[in-house]
Amino acid sequence: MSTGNKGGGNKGGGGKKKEVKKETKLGMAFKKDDNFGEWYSEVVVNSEMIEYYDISGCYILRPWAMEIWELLKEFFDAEIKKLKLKPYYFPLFVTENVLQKEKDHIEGFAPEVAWVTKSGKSDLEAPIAIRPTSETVMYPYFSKWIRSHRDLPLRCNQWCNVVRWEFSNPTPFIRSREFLWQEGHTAFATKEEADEEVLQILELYRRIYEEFLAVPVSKGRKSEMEKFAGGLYTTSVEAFIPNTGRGIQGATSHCLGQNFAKMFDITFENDKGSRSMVWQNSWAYTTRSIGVMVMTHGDDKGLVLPPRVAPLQVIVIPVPYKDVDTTAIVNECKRIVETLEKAGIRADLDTRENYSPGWKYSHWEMKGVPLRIEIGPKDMANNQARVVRRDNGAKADVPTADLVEQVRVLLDGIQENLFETAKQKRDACLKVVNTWDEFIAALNDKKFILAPWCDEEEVEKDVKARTKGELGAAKTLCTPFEQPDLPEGTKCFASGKPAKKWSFWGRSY
Ligand code: 87F
Repeated sequence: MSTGNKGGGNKGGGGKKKEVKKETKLGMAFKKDDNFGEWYSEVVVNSEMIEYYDISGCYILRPWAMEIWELLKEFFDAEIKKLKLKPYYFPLFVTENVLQKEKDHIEGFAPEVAWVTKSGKSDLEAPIAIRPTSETVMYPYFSKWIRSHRDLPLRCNQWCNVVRWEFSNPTPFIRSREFLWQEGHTAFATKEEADEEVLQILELYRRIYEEFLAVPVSKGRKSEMEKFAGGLYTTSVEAFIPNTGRGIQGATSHCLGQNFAKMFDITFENDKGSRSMVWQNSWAYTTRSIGVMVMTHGDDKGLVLPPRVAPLQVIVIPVPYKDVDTTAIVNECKRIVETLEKAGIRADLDTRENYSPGWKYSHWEMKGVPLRIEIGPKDMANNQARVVRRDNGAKADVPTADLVEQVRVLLDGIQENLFETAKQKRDACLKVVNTWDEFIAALNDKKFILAPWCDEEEVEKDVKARTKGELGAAKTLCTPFEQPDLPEGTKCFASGKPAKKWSFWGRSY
């Protein structure tokens, strides 16, 4: 791990350009295409999103990450409010007894549950679990609160942390032992209402990824093997990371059916006067979404942020020349920032005197700020500003009078370009296969594989077994809702039996 840009820099100010550049270059030691894993760690640390912590799998989320999380939250909260979701907060802890109620489904997850066993030096009477998810925390109270059909639907959402003591290699945002998420838990009188909500929420997840994070995703349904075992069916949005050739689940929206209603006795008096079980959903997206965005757009200069989630959309940098009045330039920069802020654009200026303009350019490029505005004496004299895009490096001189208008156009253009570029790269990885040999070739070639499948669990198990190896086995990512034509007589790529559907396959995170 390189420590690169830890302050220091060119403390002496101007005149030492070469040394400054060398120092800045040290900031990114790894290239995205050469060593993706190290590159990723370096980007999240050097952009000041993440600080490593002395417990493996736990990370400090710094303002540069938390502000992105807040922007996503702002959008999502407003949208679920329209769907009549209410905010709740349930406790972090759950007793063994209640957690075990979910026995059948928790079995596979049990090794990941973290427990509190002591207070001070004395043992607790009984160990208490830290929530890995909140079904068992919430549903006893759903049972209490839901009495009649008038109590339905019950729609609750909480923003919180959860803990899953993972053992496979931890990665900031992508796989951490504690993470942040929202978890929605809802109960309805009918399956139709539950079904409808599953897709409404999935669409919000698609929008978070595509419209905010500029990451293309596929909406689809999980296989029986990959769905949440406690539920009826699971839908998800799936992204793909071309560099590693791995799929990554972006968010899930489950229809739980009536399994939990049975376990926790969540029933209501129906209009005929007898009792019916509720239909439930649960859904979540996590801080993993930020990691997917970093992996998708980042480059060899560091982070690249889509404007809609950038804590800062524009950074203004004064470029003073020797023997020229710096105050006038700084004042002009301040005026520009004020104007942009008034127009609702997130802007700031970097007036630090102990860093050269060149050092600042690299610093803000590392942090992925979408636009940089440079103001020097010439720009002042011509009433213009030099505007530089982070995504493609394009430069333009914009009349100060048109700045707000032009910045808006540029930010929209960057947002769109990032999405389109990411989509092109992902689509270039898409490979339709029909036979096992084609499948293996595509897998080794890091492709995002679409294959005709018989939809049998045994066959998916078999594919897993046959692809087991150092890089991990291949599995279904999802069966996309958007299905290409499946001509009659099409055979399953793995079993040769009649294919029932097209599914995405690949290695995954
Ligand atoms: C780890 C330990 C214990 C996932 C776990 O997806 C339990 C679990 O139940 C566990 N890992 N799950 C499934 C979570 C299902 C569901 N919960 C609400 C969601 C969305 C939010």
